[in-house]
Amino acid sequence: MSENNNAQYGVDQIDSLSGLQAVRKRPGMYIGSTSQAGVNHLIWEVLDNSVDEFVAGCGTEIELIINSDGCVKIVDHGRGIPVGPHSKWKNADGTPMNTLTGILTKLHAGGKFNQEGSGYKCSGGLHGIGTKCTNALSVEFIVTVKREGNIWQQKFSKGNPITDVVKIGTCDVNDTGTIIEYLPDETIFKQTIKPSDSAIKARLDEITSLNAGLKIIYKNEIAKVEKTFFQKDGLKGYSKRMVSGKNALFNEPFYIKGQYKINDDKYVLVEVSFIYDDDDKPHETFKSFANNINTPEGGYHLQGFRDSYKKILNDFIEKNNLHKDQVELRYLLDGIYCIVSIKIPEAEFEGQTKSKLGNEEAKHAVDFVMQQEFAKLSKSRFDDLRLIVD
Ligand code: 0RA
Repeated sequence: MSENNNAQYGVDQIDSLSGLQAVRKRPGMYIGSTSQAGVNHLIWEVLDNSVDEFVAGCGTEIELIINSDGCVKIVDHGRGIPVGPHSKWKNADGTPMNTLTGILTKLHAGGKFNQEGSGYKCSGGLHGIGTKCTNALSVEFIVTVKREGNIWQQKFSKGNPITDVVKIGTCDVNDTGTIIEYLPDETIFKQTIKPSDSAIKARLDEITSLNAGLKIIYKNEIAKVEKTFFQKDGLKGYSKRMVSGKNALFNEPFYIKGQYKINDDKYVLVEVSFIYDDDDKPHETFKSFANNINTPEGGYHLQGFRDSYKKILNDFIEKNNLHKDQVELRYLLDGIYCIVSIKIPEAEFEGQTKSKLGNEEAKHAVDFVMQQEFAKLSKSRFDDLRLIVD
């Protein structure tokens, strides 16, 4: 990383930064821990935003590089963090604050949550503070933004800007994106500042399985690893891998995808994939995600699937005279391997470990998409549905 630019950024900034001091004071509250998992978490906070850009239809490739000194670089080709004077945020001297600075330093700035017309606004960070959390806990943090043909850069240390937003070059107007480079603060992360290679690989595998078509190039100089993560089949491939080693009841997993409109610019994206084995031992295996975050405690998206599936399969059974009574859900689910993944604006995580989705509209979204898509499947996959019911 380049050396610090000590050009004074103005003491006035410190005021707006008091928020990030809260993150430095109690990092565990924001990233869970300051041990290995916390160091890994700094990556997820930035990566989630880069993946959000892919979800919004901007950029299909992300690069993640871990240098030998523990410095992390994340490159995406999204819209780029907005740059330019903000209409409401002010520096202490009354001049408008740069939006880029505010997004990376103001704890309650909200960033993209408050912006309209930016498509899917679905971030899932632990407390929705994302990249600024990584900024607060890094001794060096450099952001480079390509937007509207310009390349901008700002440097921070421990969440404090140490340079202004500086134009460092120009580029093609179609070349957009964000590059974030940071070095975790060893006074916060006392055990290690180096992220875990195995945790990264597992997470990149999961992220690309949940986002078909997204390519993540991973290079780790410490672990001497270079690996590209890409899943053409996304969720469908994921459910197929879940049943590997067992006898699948049929070859092709079921795959359902659709959208549910909350209002004019808010949508919920719903994706479900499932397959069955023919094991005698009863089981049902579910994995659920909201905004690419695992929700082992389930929540309204999973509830939506269960309610909907029960209704839909019983309709199918009745229509085709396969059984005279309603069939209980536990029989219909026996042998299933199922993944429910949704992307929802303003996700709320509840429960003991904040891993249960609390947005009630998720239930309606999953039910809506299931009803809509299952009509087609009941014809095209008639034989496999009969196998499930039998
Ligand atoms: C705020 C608003 C928008 C995008 C982002 C932040 C953003 C953050 C990160 C962090 C890493 N990569 C990122 N890419 C984007 C919305 C942009 C717009 O509406 O133009």
